[in-house]
Amino acid sequence: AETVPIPEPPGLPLIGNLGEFTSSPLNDLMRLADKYGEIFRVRFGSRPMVYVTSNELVNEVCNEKKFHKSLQSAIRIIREGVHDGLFTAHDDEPNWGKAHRVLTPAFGPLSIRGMFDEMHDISTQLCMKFARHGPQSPIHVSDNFTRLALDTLALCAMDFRFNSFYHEEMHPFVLAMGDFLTEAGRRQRRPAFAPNFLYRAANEKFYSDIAILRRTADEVIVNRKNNPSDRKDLLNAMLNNTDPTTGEKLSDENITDQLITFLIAGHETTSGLLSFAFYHLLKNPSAYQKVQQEIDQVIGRERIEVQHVSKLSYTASVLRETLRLSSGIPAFTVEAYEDTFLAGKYLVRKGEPVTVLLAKAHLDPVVYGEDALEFKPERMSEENFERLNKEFPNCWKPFGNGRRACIGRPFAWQEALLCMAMLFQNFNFTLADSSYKLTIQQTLTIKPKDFYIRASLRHDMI
Ligand code: MNH
Repeated sequence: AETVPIPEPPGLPLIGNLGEFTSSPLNDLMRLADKYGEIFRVRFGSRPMVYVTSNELVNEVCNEKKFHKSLQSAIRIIREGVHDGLFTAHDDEPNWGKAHRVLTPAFGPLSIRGMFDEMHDISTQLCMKFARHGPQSPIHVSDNFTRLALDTLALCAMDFRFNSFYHEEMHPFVLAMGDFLTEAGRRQRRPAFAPNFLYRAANEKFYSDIAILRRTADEVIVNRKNNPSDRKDLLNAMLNNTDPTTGEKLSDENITDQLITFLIAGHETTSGLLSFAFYHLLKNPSAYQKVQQEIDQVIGRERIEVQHVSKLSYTASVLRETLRLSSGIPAFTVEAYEDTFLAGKYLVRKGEPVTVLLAKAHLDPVVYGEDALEFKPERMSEENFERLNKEFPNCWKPFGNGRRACIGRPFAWQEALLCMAMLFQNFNFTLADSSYKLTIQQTLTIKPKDFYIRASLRHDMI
């Protein structure tokens, strides 16, 4: 077979293709994908990165016999803060397997159902706030959903209340985490040759933010040790359960890594999902109507209970379609165990990072047709979803791949459905600015930027 070189934009010495990148790297990559097609290579200074953008190639790199998770992305930088925590560990690091085995049951369906009441508590706080805002006041969507997701995670995982709905300023931990993640993105694109002294202030801030994160998490652990409880939460699972394979428990340091990891991995993503769901629903009135009808029909004016959640099938399709069009984590990175030809012709070297550009692959017309850009929850009905995944394996990957896929998916799913249900049960929503045009705010994840809505109560709050 003939090998075909992987297309590359022309670069410059030292900086490579850094000139292609602005403050919206996702837009830049989408533009490069439009120009170069299903595969291209970019050089961040001297560091190469291959991007794949079609279902055919994504499917190949999702083969776990040939490819595995790579840390040569922003993850490499986040690792400075949370070491070999689940999200940032190499596959073959012992702590990955250990934590994966200890935590998998703790994220199982029974555990997640057990977290329903605490999720309900935080969703109620959100509804109370929307109600008190009154129907005229514009609500900043992603800000509120970020507060929701953070508080839900901290409460369910470790019995900690950030009380984000009761403070204007976010908790110092949260500010440190936001700055840490933003800086991680910047460092990822920093050219390797750049002298460190240029970045002295940024570096000091980076490490002091990490110190704040670790100190806060340590306090939570010490507090639990001094005040043991029989809560069935993630913190107790980590403190008490032994790994069946090694017979060992997780170290305190590793538990700190995991607690911060959950907060990092679990709050922006879930917040992005809810924010984009609102964006798409408010731009698609018929889908909006169907969500409201389903929630009225399944729950009516009762208090929402855990058994309602699995009955919200249209709302679930809305979430799946939202994750297709607006994947909160717009890309993930793998590398090959051996030199490999993609599509039988593009050579990627052993260890060379290959990024799945979900934001493009999720629009592949071969899978999703000519209306791939449109928001159509019906194509994500349970039936259609199953059929699509059979016909086009790995066509929908917002939660990543294989053994390194998201462990928090059931948690996020229950939280998002519950929150959607409570909001639609209680409120009518409109765009604060009917001419709103979507722009993307990107840190590690993406969110709709400057997106505001209004919420008016449909009746007394339930
Ligand atoms: Mn989550 C891994 C997306 C919610 C905790 N998550 C991943 C990956 C994606 C992802 C993609 C794989 C990244 C990679 O390959 O490098 N996660 C999401 C999305 C949502 C989400 C779209 C919400 C919507 N994630 C959550 C929540 C938690 C969480 C909530 C925690 C409670 N995620 C993780 C952890 C990992 C992960 C931990 C790493 C798992 C592993 O590698 O073992």
